[in-house]
Amino acid sequence: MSTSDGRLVIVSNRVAIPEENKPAGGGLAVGVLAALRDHGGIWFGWSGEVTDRESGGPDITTIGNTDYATIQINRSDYEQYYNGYSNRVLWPVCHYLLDFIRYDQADFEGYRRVNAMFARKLMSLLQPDDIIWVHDYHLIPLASELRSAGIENRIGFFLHVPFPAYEALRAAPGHEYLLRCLCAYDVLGFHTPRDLAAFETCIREPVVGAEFEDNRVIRVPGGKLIADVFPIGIDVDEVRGMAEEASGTKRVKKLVKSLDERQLIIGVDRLDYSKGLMQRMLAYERLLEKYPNSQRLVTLMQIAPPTRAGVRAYDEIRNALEQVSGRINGRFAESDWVPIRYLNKGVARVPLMGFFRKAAIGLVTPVRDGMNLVAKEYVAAQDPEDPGVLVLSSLAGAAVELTDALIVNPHDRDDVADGLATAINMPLAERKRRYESMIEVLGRNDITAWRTRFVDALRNGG
Ligand code: ADQ
Repeated sequence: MSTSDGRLVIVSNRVAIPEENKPAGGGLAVGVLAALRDHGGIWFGWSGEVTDRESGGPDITTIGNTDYATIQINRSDYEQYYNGYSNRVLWPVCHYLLDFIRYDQADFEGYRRVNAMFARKLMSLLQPDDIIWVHDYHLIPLASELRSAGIENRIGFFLHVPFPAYEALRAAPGHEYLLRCLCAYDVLGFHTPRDLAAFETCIREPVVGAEFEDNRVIRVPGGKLIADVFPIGIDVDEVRGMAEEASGTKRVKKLVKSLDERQLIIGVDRLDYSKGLMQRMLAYERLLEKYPNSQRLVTLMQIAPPTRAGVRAYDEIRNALEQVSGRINGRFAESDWVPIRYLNKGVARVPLMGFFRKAAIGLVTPVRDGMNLVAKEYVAAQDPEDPGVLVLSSLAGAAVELTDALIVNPHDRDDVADGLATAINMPLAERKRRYESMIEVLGRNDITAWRTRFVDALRNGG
């Protein structure tokens, strides 16, 4: 795509200005950075800084072909917009975890206020032929705010989390407003056909008043929009390269040595209740009970850095996990073996990919996930001559594509334990067959395919 086609302006809640040797801030950052590296343009959003004054910015940092335009938000914005409506209402409702919803009207007002502020600050940077790509649930009202201010550029929205069916969405106060806001975009993107189908159950509601022209094109009050599936992928060669590079390092060799010939089961997640970490530890305990032989064969390493400190549910899950991992270790540990290594911190990308390569089993069992890039990275990091096995939740978006993983239900401890037992004993020929089929899918639907398809739909309308 040539730059004469207009700049790509990416907007997300957080902007992650790349820094060497720092872990990327999550799946969205990994995807956006890859799109900008290829395209150039602007990445606009919150710097991560909370001020006591009025919100400042945008401040521009230019690196290579990209301008990183960041704004600050103040304490009440942070509490109401970010911790509040985004993470106590939208995050749980999108993950079908309705018991976690904590609604406060002031939070909803803060959400609307910050979206209006994002729109005002973004407008000062826009040129008429820019295309604007908005990311994720924090910014659903952005296009509607920009349109009210007279902005006519093409604007697309990609949702990184699942889209809930109307029966779940309607539990969120403010959902009617959100649905109307979504109709202000030109293109809406989801990870899986299930998310698109769920969106369709919402758009049919009288509150929206939309009609389908076909299953992609929807006529909404005031215009048309395209809604489609754009499964996010990874840069397969980059992950493989990092994994190979890391394999020879002291850090990875030390990990392998410390395993004392045992197979490594690896879990890597942000510490979030949607990632099924508690269920995962209990399923691992079931493996050790049900297949006592496995006690001599495996070690689980769970890497889970805390996120969203200050949201109560996150503090609670952190405490609960420390307790359960401690209890399981107390129950099964031997003088020369601890069953769970629980690391409460992030690991830089290169060593992380090295850990994936050395892990015989990737254990990815969210109770709900938009896609889950860890599952894809684990597969891409494997040694093709001796690949490990992915045990994957049926409730992760990645399960739609990675059908040659061992698919399990994260709520069923026995199912996960049986999956792990199968993985531990899987012959090399079957591991290779599954790996080859999955790596082919990952290559076809990689990060370039994702952003090219979305940007093309946004530029050209399809
Ligand atoms: P996340 O919920 O953050 O992303 P995920 O897709 O797994 O989840 O992406 C996490 C990224 O951060 C991966 O690249 C991973 O390597 C990295 N990461 C995770 N834990 C880490 C750790 N402990 N140390 C270092 N790096 C770590 C959201 C949605 C997902 C969706 C993505 C992309 O919730 O469903 O797949 O966006 O759309």
